[in-house]
Amino acid sequence: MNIKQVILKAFHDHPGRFISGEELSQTCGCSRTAVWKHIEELRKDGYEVEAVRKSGYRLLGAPDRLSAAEITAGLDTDRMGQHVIAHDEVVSTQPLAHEAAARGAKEGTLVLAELQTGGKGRLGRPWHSPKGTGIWMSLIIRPAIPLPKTPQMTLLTAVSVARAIREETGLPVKIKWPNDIFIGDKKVCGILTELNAESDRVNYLVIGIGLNANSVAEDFPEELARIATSLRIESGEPIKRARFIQQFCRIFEEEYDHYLAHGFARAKAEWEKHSYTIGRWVNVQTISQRLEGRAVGLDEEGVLMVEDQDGAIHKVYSADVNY
Ligand code: BT5
Repeated sequence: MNIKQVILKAFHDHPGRFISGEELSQTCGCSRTAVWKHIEELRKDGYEVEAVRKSGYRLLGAPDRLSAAEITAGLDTDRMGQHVIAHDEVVSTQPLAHEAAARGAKEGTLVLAELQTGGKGRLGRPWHSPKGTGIWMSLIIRPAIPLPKTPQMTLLTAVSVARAIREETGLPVKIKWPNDIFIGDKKVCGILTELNAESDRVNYLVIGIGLNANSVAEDFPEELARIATSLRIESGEPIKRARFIQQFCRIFEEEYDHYLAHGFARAKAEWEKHSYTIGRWVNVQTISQRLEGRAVGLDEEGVLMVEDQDGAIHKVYSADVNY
């Protein structure tokens, strides 16, 4: 952690309280003048810090900016989100996360941006990522699992994002197989999982998460207006994006550790409980096959099971599912 991060963490640990310059200088291991300089920098970053002689410093307000300091202060995890690479503008966070992972970035590293000019969805589709309105981030994980199990990571992520949304906003979110989070019949979040592997060994996964957090209706172009929504549109209130990321990291880490120790059953049960897909009549389009039937559940591995009109069960590994 750098000094700014240490100061923010101290404010976070003592909400609403004055912290003396002396105490901060001890915590940071630097002079009181250096503390003062860093407080000035925090002010330039948009933090509102009150300074009162003899009492010290108190944090009154934080900007809704996705900086490394803002995310790591108040983060309750061992690995997830402990390293944050924050950008203002990028083409897409996905290739940057691949580069970081190839250079050895630790598990749990997050690459994020305020704006993506070329955000990507699956199969080369675009992901609309306007400035400051959403959470556009890529998470690096290095699970020691066999290749065929990697799609479970998308489901695990969906379960974690959905729970974070429920806990933070109370909104009734549903998961549409395999990678969309819906509120009502509109998409609020998409997940893109990319893999780097050799023969049957996973080197790392980059999990891209695009969440419309504080977008208002005008932020969506015409072609998305009918199919997309945001947490703010649904709840009527803006959310603190940094806090949301902290909550997501905590939930994801807990789910991920449970998964590595005990397997997929718990995430599968939660996925099914909050599924938008199960019980619906669906059209499935895989690369090689078209199929119609009722989505009846996930199998033990997380593969979608679809029952056709003759009662035959088909396993759908990777496909687009329409309703
Ligand atoms: C996804 O693809 O839903 C995965 C989206 C992943 C985005 C994240 S953001 C951080 C990271 N960096 C990236 O460059 N990407 C990841 P897919 O299932 O293919 O859905 C794409 C479709 O969703 C598009 O064809 C549009 O119809 C729709 N769409 C595009 N932008 C949207 C938005 N902001 N909100 C809702 N729907 C959107």
